[in-house]
Amino acid sequence: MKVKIAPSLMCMDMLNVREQMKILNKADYLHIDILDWHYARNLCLSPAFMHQLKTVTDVPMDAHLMVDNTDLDLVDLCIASGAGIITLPSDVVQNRAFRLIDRIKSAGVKAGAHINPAMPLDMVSPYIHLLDMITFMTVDPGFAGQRFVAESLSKITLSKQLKLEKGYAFEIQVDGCCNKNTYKQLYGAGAEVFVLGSSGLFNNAPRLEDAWEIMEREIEKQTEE
Ligand code: S6P
Ligand code: MG
Repeated sequence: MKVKIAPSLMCMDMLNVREQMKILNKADYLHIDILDWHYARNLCLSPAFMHQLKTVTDVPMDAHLMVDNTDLDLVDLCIASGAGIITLPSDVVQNRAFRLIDRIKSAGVKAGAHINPAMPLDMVSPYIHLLDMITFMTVDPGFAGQRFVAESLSKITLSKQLKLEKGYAFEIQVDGCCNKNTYKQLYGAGAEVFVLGSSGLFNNAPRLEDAWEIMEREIEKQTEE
């Protein structure tokens, strides 16, 4: 595969977590959306869920924080719960980005930040050299099943250029409406990790093993040179 795969577990079948993990353990990352009803009007997964999930997976879990009070206590909780990556909301952490990134990295965890469709790449430029991952939202944060926001594509391209020019280490992840209609544009723009939710994975077929195969086939097809 030319891209890494990060299933968005808020879209999985919560009545069959253990069973579905047998398939989802093929992923490169597990995407864990953590919302607080304030940043966006939804509640999804949690550090407690990561803590339990850790007993059935070795795949790095990416704690995608969409929380108004993202501060050291939440970061510490995610670290203690086994997160492999912590993705900060770049708009929220402007007055404490360095403190949080330092804390994450000193725990041996990877530091990421997300950029919403209505925000510029410059949101993260002061600390871009410290990031292990940038997540470009291609939907407004908070909900599965939204429409694709193509306005994010130019920022992905810009970040890829910057990464190549300056030798930055961050991976370029895309979150939101990654599916057979968007893989080609996203890959062409420079995306390296696809977050796969309802439209790219879980709604592909009733059985997750079939849905996974369909997803892999589509990505192979759409990312051919
Ligand atoms: C949205 C969240 C995402 C969703 C993903 C769902 O706030 O951060 O991770 O889970 O977008 O995928 P889809 O295909 O339904 O957009
Ligand atoms: Mg997410």
